[in-house]
Amino acid sequence: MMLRVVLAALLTAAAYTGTLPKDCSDVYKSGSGLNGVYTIYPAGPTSSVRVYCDMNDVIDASAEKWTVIQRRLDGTVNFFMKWDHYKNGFGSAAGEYWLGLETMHLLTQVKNYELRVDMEDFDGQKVFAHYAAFSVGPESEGYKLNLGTFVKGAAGDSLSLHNGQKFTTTDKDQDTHPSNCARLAYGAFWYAACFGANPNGIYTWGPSPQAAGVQWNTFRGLEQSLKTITMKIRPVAT
Ligand SMILES: [Ca+2]
Repeated sequence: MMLRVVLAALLTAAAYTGTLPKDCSDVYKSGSGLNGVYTIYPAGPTSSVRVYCDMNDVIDASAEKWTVIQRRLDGTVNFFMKWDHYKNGFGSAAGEYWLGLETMHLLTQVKNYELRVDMEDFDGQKVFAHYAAFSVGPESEGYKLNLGTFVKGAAGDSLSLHNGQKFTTTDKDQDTHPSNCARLAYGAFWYAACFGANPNGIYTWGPSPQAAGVQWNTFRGLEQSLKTITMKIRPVAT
């Protein structure tokens, strides 16, 4: 009798583990079709993390759905943070946040993902940049960015120069510049020497004369900070 109860419990646990959503695409397939905050499990039952799921893409619909990994909306969250914060994530999934490099790494180990960066300036122009692939390497390799080719988007390609770079924060310089790009650009990113895109820069509500704002060079140059920017990934449709 006791054994049967234990077995039943184990089987239930196993079945439950098998259905835990790894990303927003899994959440969607389990029957939740609304945009909003959900819990995903990129690496099993102990890896829960809250994310914003973009389920209703009007630009480029697919059966696969977007998991937001970075979002700036209004300047309410401080993004000038150090390594541990960028590793573990910060902010609120309902508003501005950074998912965390470790979660990005775990997530992109599981499936092949593509990336889209949506952005809007303070004049109301909305554009995007779409990349064929996105993954983040392990911490032992500096959370290196592995980016696919630029597919399309009126924002232009400001990210390809970051491909293959390790992640740099003010307290961990892994960029190719003699100085520390996170300090120069008041952000944290896969800097080279230093950047074409600075999505984690200082939220300046428009003009950013010191090239330290929320920037995408091929859209508004390095002297205008963007109103919103969102980095999101979805499994490549098979
Ligand atoms: Ca450096």
